[in-house]
Amino acid sequence: MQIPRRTRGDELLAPGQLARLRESLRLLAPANDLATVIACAFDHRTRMLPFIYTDTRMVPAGVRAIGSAMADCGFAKTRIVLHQWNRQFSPSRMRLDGRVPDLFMVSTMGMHWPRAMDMIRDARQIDPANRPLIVAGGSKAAYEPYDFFSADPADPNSADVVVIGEEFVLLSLLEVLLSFRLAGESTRSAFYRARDAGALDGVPGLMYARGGRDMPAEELVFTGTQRLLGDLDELPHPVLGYRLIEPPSRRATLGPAALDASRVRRYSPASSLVVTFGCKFTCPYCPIPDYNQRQHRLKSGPRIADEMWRLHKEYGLRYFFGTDDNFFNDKQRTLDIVDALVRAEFDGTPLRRIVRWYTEVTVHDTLRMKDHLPLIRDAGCRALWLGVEDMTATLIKKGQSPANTLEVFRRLRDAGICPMPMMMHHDSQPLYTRGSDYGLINQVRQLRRSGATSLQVLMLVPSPGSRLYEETYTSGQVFESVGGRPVEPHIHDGNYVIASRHKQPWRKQINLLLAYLYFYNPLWLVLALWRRKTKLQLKPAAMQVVGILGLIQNIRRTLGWSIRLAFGPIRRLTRPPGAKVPIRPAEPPASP
Ligand code: B12
Ligand code: SF4
Repeated sequence: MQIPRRTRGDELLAPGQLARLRESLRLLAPANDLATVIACAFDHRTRMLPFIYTDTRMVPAGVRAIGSAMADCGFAKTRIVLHQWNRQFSPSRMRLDGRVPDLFMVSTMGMHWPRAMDMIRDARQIDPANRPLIVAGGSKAAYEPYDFFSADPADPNSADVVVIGEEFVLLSLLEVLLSFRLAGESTRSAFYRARDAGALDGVPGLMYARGGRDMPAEELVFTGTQRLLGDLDELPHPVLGYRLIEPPSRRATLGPAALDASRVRRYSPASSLVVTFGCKFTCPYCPIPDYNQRQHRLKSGPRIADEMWRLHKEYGLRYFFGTDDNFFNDKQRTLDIVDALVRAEFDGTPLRRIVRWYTEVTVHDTLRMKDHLPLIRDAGCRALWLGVEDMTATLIKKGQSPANTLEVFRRLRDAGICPMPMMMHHDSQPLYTRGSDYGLINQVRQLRRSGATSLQVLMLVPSPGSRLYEETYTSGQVFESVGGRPVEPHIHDGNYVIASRHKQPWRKQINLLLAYLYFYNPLWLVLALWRRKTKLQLKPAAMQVVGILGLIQNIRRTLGWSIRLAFGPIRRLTRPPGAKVPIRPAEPPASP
């Protein structure tokens, strides 16, 4: 669903509101000895370029943020389980501190959602008297919360409640539950009493079902769009979340203790870090501006420096990936952060000597920052991912042209920052064109010549929550099945052609592989090794190695799909999949 925008001026929480909620939960925590398990769903079939390393070697920020919030409010009996590392984890067998947890939370992206539902189904094997309250969240929940509820009597497995939002929404829900909970009562029972009393309706950002507790959902209640946290310095410190991670294992159960601090770096050498949220552009295929209700939210420079330093001190982490939508979105605010990182010093050591960071930006804004790139490198930045999409701006215009894209790439390379282009292949773009910049290979070649260190080429797929989503379906572009194989969520990652008007969509699929093959191959690896005495040093060669290994996976996983696209019948959808149960807005809470 496209996230409804709150009334203008009412998009953000009042300053200090999250901090006050944290305080109030800390007072409730001692009387409520909660045990919580937060699981991150992951489908291993999605492992390929361009995400092959970061997908499993960087603990996702979402589950860490939720874990940090729980620990910060005094609920230290919390464990984070990553499907990435614990494939056999079975919620029906989990025990924390010798007991079935009070809360079982599941976080998922859209493409891993069936794995999340498997976990929910499994957790519901626990007998109702002991069963934890099941809470779902994450980006799938942000855009398609209704998918966590079932109306099917043969499979009535649903989450109890879905959080369509961030820390504040979850903590507000907890505050309501704990103030309802009687001595010795389970959180699940308190939840249902609070629901029936209408006490959840005053917490914007929730979806829950009406009807019997273990029955199929009859109707869903949406409590409205969340208010967003404006000042991200109010967030709990990310250092807390890393203390809660389940060590990798092949067990179905949980281990006796969380991953030791000294081993975090070994399994997760890169650390994602929330720095800013929001982007001023409004690309029709992207849900990010609506999610952020057109707000640009950020942490202060000193806070970011402190987070990097403490994560380094406690866990030895040095490589940080900003989860920014567009880090250069606002020039002055960016420069304030960069300045603080350049100046930050801890225990007599300049932070910039220790940490290296990377993030996402747009070509347009990088051009505006071109004179500051050496300073940005000084602050520790070593690579920037740029949404180039199609250099000629045929697909989408956000200030890019071949001339300015290439200038940005050269400037970055000269400053010693690796330019990492993210391209989007589309129906009207040929593989190669003679005498123009339009072809996919033509553009890849130009980008490589200008210093591109890695390559991401994805096919446009419908993104839930975006303005273009509905139309992509109603115009008949989206496939339902190809050669008898249904289009499952895990192939919605842009690596598979699943929406196209092209007469021969298999060509699009092959084009993606050819573009990668053109960029990642032994010849370029040798050249990158030969030219290692540039400011980018060995990074292009290292990326070639990762790229070549990743490409083997792409070929293995998507070649069969090309064959289906070439020979199999293609069935198309004419409507987007939506809620199977009616949704109604919550009643406004009665005034006291
Ligand atoms: C970093 C990132 C990645 C990294 C992830 C690496 C890692 N291991 O962490 C990489 C580069 C690998 C990646 C890959 C992809 N990504 Co990505 N990525 C992001 C990005 C930029 C930041 C995610 C993040 O860490 N955010 C910060 C955390 C704190 O926010 P959060 O995860 O939303 O969590 C908050 C809330 O959602 C909530 N929450 C989260 N979980 C839970 C659980 C519970 C129980 C509760 C109560 C609350 C809750 O609380 C959290 C704190 O506020 C987001 C965009 C964005 N700005 O969020 C896209 C995003 C998550 N990616 C997206 C997509 C689609 C992809 C890809 C499919 C590529 C593509 N086609 O674009 C691949 C999938 C690869 C794979 N195999 O999984 C989409 C997901 C859309 C969806 N419907 O699920 C997003 C939202 C971007 C977008 N809007 O298009 N991505
Ligand atoms: S520039 Fe990137 S983040 Fe911003 S709206 Fe476009 S695709 Fe989304």
